[in-house]
Amino acid sequence: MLIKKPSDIPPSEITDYETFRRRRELMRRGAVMLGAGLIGSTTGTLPAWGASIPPDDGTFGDLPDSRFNTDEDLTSRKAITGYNNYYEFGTSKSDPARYADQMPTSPWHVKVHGECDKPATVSVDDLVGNVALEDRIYRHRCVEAWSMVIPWVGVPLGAVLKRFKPNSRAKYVAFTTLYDPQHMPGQHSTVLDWPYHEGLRIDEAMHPLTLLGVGLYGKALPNQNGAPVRVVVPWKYGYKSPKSIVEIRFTEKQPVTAWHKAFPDRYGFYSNVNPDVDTVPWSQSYERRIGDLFKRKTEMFNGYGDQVAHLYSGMDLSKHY
Ligand SMILES: Nc1nc2c(c(=O)[nH]1)N[C@H]1C(S)=C(S)[C@@H](COP(=O)(O)O)O[C@H]1N2
Ligand SMILES: [Mo]
Repeated sequence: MLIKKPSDIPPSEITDYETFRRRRELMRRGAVMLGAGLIGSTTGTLPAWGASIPPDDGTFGDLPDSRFNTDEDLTSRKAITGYNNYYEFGTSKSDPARYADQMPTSPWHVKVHGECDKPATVSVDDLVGNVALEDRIYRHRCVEAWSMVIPWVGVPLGAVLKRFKPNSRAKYVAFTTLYDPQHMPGQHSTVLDWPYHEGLRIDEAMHPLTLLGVGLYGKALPNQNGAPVRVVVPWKYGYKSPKSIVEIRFTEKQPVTAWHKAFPDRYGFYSNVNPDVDTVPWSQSYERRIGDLFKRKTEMFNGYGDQVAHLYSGMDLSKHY
């Protein structure tokens, strides 16, 4: 098998990248030897992680691949961890990598409540550790018209939420992220209304593509990428994936989201990647994959249409942008 090295990976980053590719290649061969069983959906068929998150030595070790993986070239770890949007640490792409280390991430608890029968406040280990972790390689498309391919470590959000027994009034899921102005210098600015809020419709939250991410490149999630736990929704623009979440609430009404509140015309509730709906001031029909020289055409639902288009049948997606 030919393993390509993206040209934007400096020598210091190649070890991470190569280790990750080699590990996955071994896993894939092992899976073939074991038969097709392991390649399908692994959720529930494999033992849950059980160990602490992040793992004591920072590395997750061998995890099974997801059936949703893209085989496109990975974006370098350096770009994924050095070019971020995380406005709690500032609005420049380099601010998160510079300031996010100040954020304490342990102990960390997530409160799950609202329209559900079993509300609870649980540690990250407890929240995520009951479901089998997987490597999930996803396309990641920012509304600012750049994109990446990111190898996440995570669990399906739906498998986590079920345990709290959402009731029949739970039509949406609202997320709140950390409010900690002492450690988050960007929260002294009024660019967004803090803490950051996001939300999904319940069927979007339960969709098997929607992930709770706890790592990337096989290692613990760096703070700038949303440690210790963040949401990842690959068919939506990046801002629908809140980082460092502390609260999950099941609601009957569509929740208010931070970006929509700040710029209602630009950021709708759905925010599905859609080349036909421009989000002023950026055209959404093209994107630049970080590391590429040329732009490429943006795909509807970020290329995940086969999996998610049915969620929106009958909806006018130029109105529900
Ligand atoms: N708490 C919080 N989550 C956030 C943001 C933020 O500013 N604060 N930015 C969003 C935006 S605009 C994007 S594009 C993605 C970027 O994720 P990444 O830095 O891991 O690539 O995070 C999203 N989640
Ligand atoms: Mo974004």
